[in-house]
Amino acid sequence: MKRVLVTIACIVLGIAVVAGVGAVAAISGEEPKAIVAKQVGTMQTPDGEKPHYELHLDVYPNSSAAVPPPRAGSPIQADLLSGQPFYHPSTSIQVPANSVVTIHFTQYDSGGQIYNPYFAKVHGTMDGTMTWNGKKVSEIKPSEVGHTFTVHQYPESTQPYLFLSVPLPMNAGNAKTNSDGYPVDPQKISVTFVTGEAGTYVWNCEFPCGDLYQEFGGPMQARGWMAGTFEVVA
Ligand SMILES: [Cu+2]
Repeated sequence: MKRVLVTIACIVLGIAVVAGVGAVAAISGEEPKAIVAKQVGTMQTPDGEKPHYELHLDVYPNSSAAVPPPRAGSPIQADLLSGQPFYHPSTSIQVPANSVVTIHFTQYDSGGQIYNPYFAKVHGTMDGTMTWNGKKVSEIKPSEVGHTFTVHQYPESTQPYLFLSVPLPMNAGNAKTNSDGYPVDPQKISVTFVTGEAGTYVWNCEFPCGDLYQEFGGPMQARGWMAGTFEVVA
């Protein structure tokens, strides 16, 4: 009898944890102002010359006097996510269709081991590589990942396939930092990829940088922090 009760208690507790994570995720709906890629010229691709756009994204380990936290959907969310890592200045991204897009990342956070080494590799860029601190690489050590920028397709057959995943290397735990606590020499990563027709996608970080549920809760599920929208517009 006691064993049955313990089993039931465990199941109830399990459901409560999942429901709690769900509730946190549900109040994370605040949509930040989109970053719109800017045209910088044209670029040659295997399908001919296309307009070339770029945008910049920074990743911070936490907010500070210099870098305010993302706007939270509620005071509870703001409290839960204070001190957590986030993409800046927005997680809503807009790029043009049928173009070459370069994203420049500046990564200020530390990191560690990623569960799935697939996400330590570069996927979906024009030549299969990324530029990391001036060098071309197609993967990084799975034990040295800070965050990833992974664009997924919504499960809809009405829009073109798009998959892009970029591993952002970590900074060493003892890296020299400035007065705001950020590394003075952060990781700089650039990727270039080609967009197709218009579509609406979502992206998130695949490095377990969050908390609550196997480090995949909290900021990992929060738009404005480690997840957002990726819109390809005509
Ligand atoms: Cu992350």
